[in-house]
Amino acid sequence: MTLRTILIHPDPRLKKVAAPVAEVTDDLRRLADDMLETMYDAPGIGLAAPQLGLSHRLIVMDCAKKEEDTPRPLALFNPEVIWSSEDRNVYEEGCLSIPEQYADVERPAEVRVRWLTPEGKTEEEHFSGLWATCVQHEIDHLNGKLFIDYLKPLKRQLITRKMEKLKREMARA
Ligand code: K2U
Ligand code: ZN
Repeated sequence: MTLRTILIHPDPRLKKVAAPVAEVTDDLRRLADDMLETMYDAPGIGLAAPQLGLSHRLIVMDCAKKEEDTPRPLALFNPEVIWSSEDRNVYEEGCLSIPEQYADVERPAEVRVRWLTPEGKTEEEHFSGLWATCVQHEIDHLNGKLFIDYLKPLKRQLITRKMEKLKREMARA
């Protein structure tokens, strides 16, 4: 398994709509493993292939809180929300591609998601709580959408300017 580099916003590859996975190959299964390893190392609770600059509809998640729950690593190919609740939740979101920036984002509190598993089986599951927030955040990445796109323009510009400064400093380092 290999740790991959996570792209930092702004980056055109984070704005692209990712291509559907035609079939789950060994290479894509290996990529999912690398994504899980990269996610745990970050640390994070979700990661989408476009964040590694790869335009595949593939996300990984493990929102199990270390202390109380047993880890539940999930790899979802071609995930799609097939139902979302009227009720909405606000969560202070962050993003591994927008480090150290957090803001409140409102989303449906519960969603039903259908996806293709690494074994090529179609699964459906009802997510609520942090899992629901995370899966919607990750599916947004597959559609080139970042959590800052839900913020007011001024706030979004502030965060983008900070990231541009961070990238200039990283380039100099
Ligand atoms: O896509 C990503 O950048 C991974 C995010 C996923 C996420 C963001 C907001 C809310 C839920 C999931 C990273 O996991 S950000 C780090 C983090 C860790 C724990 C809770 C919230 C955010
Ligand atoms: Zn993110």
